[in-house]
Amino acid sequence: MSFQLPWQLRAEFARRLSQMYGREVPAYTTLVEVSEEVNQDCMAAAGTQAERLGSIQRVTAERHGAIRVGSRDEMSQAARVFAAFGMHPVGFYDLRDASASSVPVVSTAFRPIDPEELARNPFRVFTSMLASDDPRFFSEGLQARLSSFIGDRTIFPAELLELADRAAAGEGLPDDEAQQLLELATGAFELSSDPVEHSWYRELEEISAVAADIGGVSTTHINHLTPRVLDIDELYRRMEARGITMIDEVQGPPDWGGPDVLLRQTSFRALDEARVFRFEDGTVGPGDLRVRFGEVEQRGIALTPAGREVYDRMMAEADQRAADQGMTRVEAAQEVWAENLPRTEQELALQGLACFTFRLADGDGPSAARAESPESLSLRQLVQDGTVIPEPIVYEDFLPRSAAGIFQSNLQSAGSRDDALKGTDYSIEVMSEIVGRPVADPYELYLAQQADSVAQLERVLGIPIDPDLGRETTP
Ligand code: OOG
Ligand code: NI
Repeated sequence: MSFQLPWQLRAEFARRLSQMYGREVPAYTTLVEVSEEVNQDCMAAAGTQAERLGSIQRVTAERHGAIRVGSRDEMSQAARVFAAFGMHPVGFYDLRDASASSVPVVSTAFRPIDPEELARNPFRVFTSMLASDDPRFFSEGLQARLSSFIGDRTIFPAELLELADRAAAGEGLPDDEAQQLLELATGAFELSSDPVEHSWYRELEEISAVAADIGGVSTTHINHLTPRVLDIDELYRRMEARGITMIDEVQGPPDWGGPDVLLRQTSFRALDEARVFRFEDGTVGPGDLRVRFGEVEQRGIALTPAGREVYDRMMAEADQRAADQGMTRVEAAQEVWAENLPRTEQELALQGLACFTFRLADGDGPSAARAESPESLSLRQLVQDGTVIPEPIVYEDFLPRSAAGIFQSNLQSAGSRDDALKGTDYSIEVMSEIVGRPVADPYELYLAQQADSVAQLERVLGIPIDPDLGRETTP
């Protein structure tokens, strides 16, 4: 009997979720079709250059999902399920303050960490937990009712958790158990046909539509599944041409003619979905809810912490300029980007703004770099004289402001939040306690990958390399 490795389980899990979600939300299938067309056209136009940030096989299969859970227990169970698929918590996102509307959640993303695992299948799931203990959103009485409602439900059955723990410990499962794991895990994210208690749902919705979507129903579900495109502006135009209205603009960096960094995302509102309600008078009948949507993204180069600071400053500057000069945020961002970011990958590397791996230029054997047999080499010099080529590391994570924008674009009302009260403290440390394992810092992962590649280069060349790109060498 065959044995399924974590990456095989992960690829199959993503495929099954995609099939299920396509049946549930037909517009998603259109989005995937248009994304595939755009990617093929990019490949036809740019050839292998289009694959600089990931092979076409990887990008075509690439998805991120979003789910929302109601309590610390559910969050820790979600972590156990994802561990079976080689998906580990990375990054902490506090969306409670990142958004003008009421979005009472804190989040992390479960994803593969090793570069080889990412290349095999990069499936990631943005996972949000209701901060039901935050008094700015929930009164004491409501907190108690929420935790009893959520405490009474089971979104991950015991058999699923037990299989998941075994898969994580044994790094995979024999085929028959793998099938069972996949079926139960996919089923846990299916939209439920259980009746929704109408008055409870509406009570929570007054505070936050996100709180109602999480705490007002008896299960969880995939909120969206997001394909990756190589040209999000082209995707946007083609979706509009098909009559699907997208949100006003692409979130994150603008289209500006230089290297793409971090993450660009856009979305469209899904239609109302039929659900069954139990009304106040005890009758059960149809109704509808609008909580899910379609989203698409284009991924760029990971930034260093210094680069991320520049990004945050540029975003603030673009907002200011848009407000002062009556232009759109995207127009303002295009100007700000052109003024602040270098136009080439090589300059991004030399200014220490983005993360790269380094390889010897084709045809340049170790001897070329060693011609003068120095005692050490400078990475800066090697990159400047073209001996070493920086290859971009793709950004595998999310952006809190874009995430808040995505949550918000889907809300019909702002909900309520009492800013006079103090919110509960959450942090990456608290999230690590909740999920029962350390939540990795994305920037540490990118920098470690960059450092590994310099170490590899040192081994190939047999000479120590000064990795400080910012240090000018004396000629
Ligand atoms: C998650 C929203 C965040 C993204 O791509 O930034 C997100 C949600 O709506 O549950 O998915
Ligand atoms: Ni998303």
